Order: sequence, then structure tokens, then C-alpha cells
Amino acid sequence: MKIFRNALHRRHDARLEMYRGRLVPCHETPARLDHVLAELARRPVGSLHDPAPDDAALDAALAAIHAPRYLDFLAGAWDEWVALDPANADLDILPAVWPVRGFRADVLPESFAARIGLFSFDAGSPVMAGTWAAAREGAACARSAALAVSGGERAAFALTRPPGHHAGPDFFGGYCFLNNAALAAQTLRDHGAARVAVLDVDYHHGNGTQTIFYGRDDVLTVSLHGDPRTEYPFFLGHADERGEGAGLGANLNLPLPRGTSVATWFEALEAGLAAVAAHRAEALVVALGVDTFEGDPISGFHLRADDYLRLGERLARAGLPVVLTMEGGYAVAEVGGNVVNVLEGLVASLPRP
Ligand code: Q9C
Ligand code: ZN
Repeated sequence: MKIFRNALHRRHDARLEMYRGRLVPCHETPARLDHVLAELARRPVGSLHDPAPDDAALDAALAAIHAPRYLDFLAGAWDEWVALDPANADLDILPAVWPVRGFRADVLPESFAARIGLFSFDAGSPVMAGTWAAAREGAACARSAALAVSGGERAAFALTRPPGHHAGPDFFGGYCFLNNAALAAQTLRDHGAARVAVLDVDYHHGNGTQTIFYGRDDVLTVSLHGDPRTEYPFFLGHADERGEGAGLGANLNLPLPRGTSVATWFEALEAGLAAVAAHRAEALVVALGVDTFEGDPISGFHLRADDYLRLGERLARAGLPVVLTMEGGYAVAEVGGNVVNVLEGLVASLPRP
């Protein structure tokens, strides 16, 4: 398989996130991806590539899933922040005010503090000098992975951070800025797949991806995740969210209680893959978070290292060309082994062309 790595990922290396009333060191760190690269050096399950540097095509693809005013804001946020006060150069940006129910989102405020709130949904996702460059190169990886699969590869992986599945049409949050899985799905659609499915196996509900495709029937979104009644992102991810308008029936949420057993998790995976088959998807995007791991510090499922091999094998047996994007996973030292286990299981079980 082809693995598109984000060589700029280290430019997003923020310091502190708001967590349980304190600013704590960010969970989403460059070391996560470095551990995957180190494991790939030991177990080369695929070939490493840099993404295509096609800026105009990437911008067009991003504009298909994100709002222009959001992309413009994010691209210029750091320069604006530093222009406000040169001393800001030593600080990461965190929002602290949001337009909740009854507030207006149609008027773009002049205030930077107001706009960073408008375009976000939590205080856990700092923006720093290199955030845009890292996120954009990650989007390029997702797009290149989708193009490879559109061109006949059985499988490709976007090895990138920051992750993407919480980022919506016009908001960031949950450590995510640009929605790599959505971008891959859109790219597959634009290059010949009539119907695509996104299967999100990260511990957290893929709220951004769901929202981007909620009114569409060409992209099925399926997420299995910790029940939002107790788990982040809390305000979306319930089983009764089925899509709207033309998209009614093209969203499936499989919330599971914190502490769910591995056997039950794999049963939910079967239900998710059955929906993918019923959708008659021609290509599959897997939003691959490994924060379902038993040792994950912020999550509540119990998958073990071997279970990720089984996951990869099962994904291959879906029989579809597959693009994977790297999402969460915060047991930093184990992220490499767990991610590469998925890839190894997948590669071992892909049908021979
Ligand atoms: N009590 C991803 O895995 N904060 N994002 C968690 C838990 C945010 C996770 C707080 C977690 C975001 C891509
Ligand atoms: Zn997650």
C-alpha cells in the first residue's frame, strides 16, 4: 500500500489545552506520528510518499468541504494574532467565547477573539504558528491517498496529524482543523466513485464528518464511538441522527458505553460494515483512531494490540478500495504498533489484484 506522510506535521506542536479546569500539556503531540514512522521503519508494510504539491487542486478540494470564510480565517489566524500584539508570538491561540443558541453566526465579528470562537467548538485545540501549514499538508496527504486509490491502488494511508474528523464545514475542535477523511471521500467522489462510505473507528464520534455530509446521500457516514451522553464531543453522535433531506438514511451512529468489551466493539464494527455494503459504496474511507486502545489516557474502550491486526483484516474483507486517515490515539508509545498492526492486517488480507 501507499503511505502519504505529512513531513510538516511537527509545525503543529502546541503547548497547552484546557482540560478539566486546567491548562495541561496537549495530548495530541508530534511524537504520536514519529512513533508510527519508527514502527514503519521496523515493519515496512507500505511505501512512503510525499503528497502531490498541487496547490490549486487542493484549494478547490478543501473548498468543497469547508466554508471559504473558515479557510480564510484559519490560513491567516496566526498572522492576525501576532499583529494584535507582538508578544502574542510566544503564546498559542485558544478560544474562550462561543456563539451558542440564540446568538448570531451570520455576522462576522471584527474582534479576533470573537472570530476564533465563531470558528471553533472547544478550548482544547490550540492554534499556533505552524498549524495551518501542518493541517494543509495533511489535507494534501489525504487527497493524494484518495487519488492513488482512484487510480487503482487497493489501499492508501494518510499518515498525518493534526487529525481531522472533528473539523466541520466551518469549525475546528477536538485537535482537528481540516477534515482529512471528508476530503478523501470527496476526492474519491470527484474521481469516479458514485457512492463512498466513511467508517469512523476513532473512540470519539466523527462529528465533523457527519455534519459535512449530513444532507447528502452519495457519502454514507458511519461512526462507532463512546456514547456522547458521557463522552466527548458530547453534543452529537446519538443513534437517532440518521441524516436529513436527501441524506436521510445516509448517516449511522453506533454509540457504545464507556467500558464496552472488545467483542461488543467488533459486533458494532460488523453492523457498520453491513451499512457500508447496503449503501453499495464503491470505495471506503476509514477514519482510523487508535484511541480505542485499552491504555489510552482519555478514552474508555479496551482494544489490545492484536485486535488492531484483526481490525485491519476485517476492513480488507469489506472488499472495497480503502483510504485510511490517521485520527486519534494518545497512548503515545503504543500508537505506532497499533496503527501499523491495522495496516499489516489490511495488507495481508487484501484481495490480490
Ligand atoms: N474528557 C481525537 O481523538 N478532549 N480528538 C477530551 C475528555 C478532546 C479527541 C476530553 C478529545 C479530542 C481526534
Ligand atoms: Zn478520538
